[in-house]
Amino acid sequence: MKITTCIAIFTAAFCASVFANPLTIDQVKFSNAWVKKPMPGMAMTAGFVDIKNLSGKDLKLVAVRTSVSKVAELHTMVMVDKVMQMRQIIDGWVIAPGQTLTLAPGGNHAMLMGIDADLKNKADVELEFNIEGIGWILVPAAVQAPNL
Ligand SMILES: [Cu+2]
Repeated sequence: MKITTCIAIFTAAFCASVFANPLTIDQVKFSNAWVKKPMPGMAMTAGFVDIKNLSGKDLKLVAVRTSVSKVAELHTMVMVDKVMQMRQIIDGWVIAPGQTLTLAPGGNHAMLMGIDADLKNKADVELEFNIEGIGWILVPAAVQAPNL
């Protein structure tokens, strides 16, 4: 128990110190970030990205946030009685060294709820992803209609 507490404190301190240092993005590559242009009248939409682990150890995506929605959650899709449902991912996703975590339509996604009314008029926004032990990383994302 004592060891766990120490690690928790260390991680928090580490996160805080790295927060102001965007160079830590060297351990992770973010690509293809985009946010689905919200349908008229909709209060929610989703964000997508590919996250590649460039480090030599497991990384864990633990949270997402953005200034353009009140709530942002990590979601996945599961099949329940032949119906696709969304589930919030509480514990995050582990990304093994060299592996890419894909957030894409129909699968894992960043759920954005309580979105700003003017999001549909924006060309791009910023998503922030929290990698455990690294902290928040700001990722520019294009706002675009999905390819149907
Ligand atoms: Cu969702």
